[in-house]
Amino acid sequence: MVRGKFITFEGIDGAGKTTQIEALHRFLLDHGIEVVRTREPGGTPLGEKIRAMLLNDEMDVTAETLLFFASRAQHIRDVILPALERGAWVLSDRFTDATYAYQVGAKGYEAEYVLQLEAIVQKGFQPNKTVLFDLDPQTAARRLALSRTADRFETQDCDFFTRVRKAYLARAAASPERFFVLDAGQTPEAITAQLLDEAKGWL
Ligand code: Z5A
Repeated sequence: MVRGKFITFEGIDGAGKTTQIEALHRFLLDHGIEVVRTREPGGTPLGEKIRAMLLNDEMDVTAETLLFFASRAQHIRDVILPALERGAWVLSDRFTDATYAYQVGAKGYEAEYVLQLEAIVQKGFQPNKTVLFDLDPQTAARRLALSRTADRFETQDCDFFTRVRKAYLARAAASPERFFVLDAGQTPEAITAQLLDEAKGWL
């Protein structure tokens, strides 16, 4: 029996997810809610090993997609479901929408295969809410250049991230009841205010 809520955060690299997850985390704690913060790929010891491979090793897109779902299967079983069952809220930096945006939308992997993997791994399990940080790739690239060294995904060009962004927006349009889309080009303070205003309705 699931009692908590599963909230996922999506967007192109550098859209500002990490900053805002911290704000929502504090807000939920202030409301007496237990919070589990996690991420994909990763979130478990096995998932973190898979993450290191995914972010650093060159690989075939089928191998890549299977590894994202392998990490996800372990993550759901060991972290997400146990937390939700005891009433905690789980905040995950990325989940399956990222596979549709990056592997399907940007790399052209077959959506039908991802649908099948999703059914096998998630068995109908979905986030309660997904916050999409929508940002143009040029602004995101400028932010990342200021902050750190790029990984394998972050070295992709602007066209790649334009496709990722388009795929995310299409998914948000297809499930408006689940997605909350934020204009991530605003100041961090303005984004936090809108996110927390929306989150009041989730309590
Ligand atoms: N991936 C995939 O392909 N398929 C999948 O199924 C899954 C993932 C699950 C994981 O990388 C990679 O895996 C990801 C997709 C792929 N691609 N990449 N790279 P990750 O976890 O290492 O990275 P990320 O998820 O993209 O997080 P990020 O790059 O750290 O981005 P962010 O969390 O959205 O941004 P941030 O760290 O909060 O902010 C970035 C910088 O901008 C930082 O210096 C901030 O201080 C600054 N910032 C933040 N907000 C603002 C505002 N509002 N104004 C100005 N500056 C700001």
